[in-house]
Amino acid sequence: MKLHMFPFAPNAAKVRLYLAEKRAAGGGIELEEVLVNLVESEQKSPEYLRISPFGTVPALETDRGTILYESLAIIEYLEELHPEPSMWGPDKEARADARQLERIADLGVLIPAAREIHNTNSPLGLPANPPVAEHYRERWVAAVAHLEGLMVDGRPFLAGDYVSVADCTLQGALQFARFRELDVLAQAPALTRWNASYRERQAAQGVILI
Ligand SMILES: N[C@@H](CCC(=O)N[C@@H](CS)C(=O)NCC(=O)O)C(=O)O
Repeated sequence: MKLHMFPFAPNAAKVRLYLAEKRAAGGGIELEEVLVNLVESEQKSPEYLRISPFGTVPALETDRGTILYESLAIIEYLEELHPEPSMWGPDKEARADARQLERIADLGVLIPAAREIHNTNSPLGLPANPPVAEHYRERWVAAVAHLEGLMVDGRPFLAGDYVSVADCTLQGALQFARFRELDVLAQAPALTRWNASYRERQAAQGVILI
């Protein structure tokens, strides 16, 4: 299998963190990583567009030749190949909760924060649009406040006492925010503690670069 990725891209970081966590838990997944340099616009090359139709990372080429170009579909596919230990949680309720939190981390924080960045300080050189940036800022601020409210009970991970894909997704978002100097956790002391302790994990060390 081949994973096409760019380390600072949040959706690629999410999948790479998932892989690192899975390996650390003993569920090793073999694949080759292929760098697609977004800053050099390699994602828009005709060769790469044949792999990923929207010119985005991550993309996974499976051993059977299927190509997946949505980060969560990639993770779910890898979970089906390597179900143990589950990166969603130990039972149905836990897994549903972790999936819900992952959606909040992605739709509520990762995408709106990335939209704010691309409308203020885009690493892809997109034009600034302050009203659009403000719209997306309001969205991620609300989602961060919601997650902060959950974390105040002192839980070590977003879903409770076990690491899940939700942690990987939020970490991918936070690295991208740091990359473009957007402080997402300024009003979130419990999430700030979670972030510091998560980044101490062995799985995070090789993936989180900034
Ligand atoms: N929904 C997709 C989003 C993929 C995506 O937008 N990737 C960004 C980086 S995180 C990208 O490749 N952007 C480059 C571009 O749009 O030119 C997923 O979850 O994989």
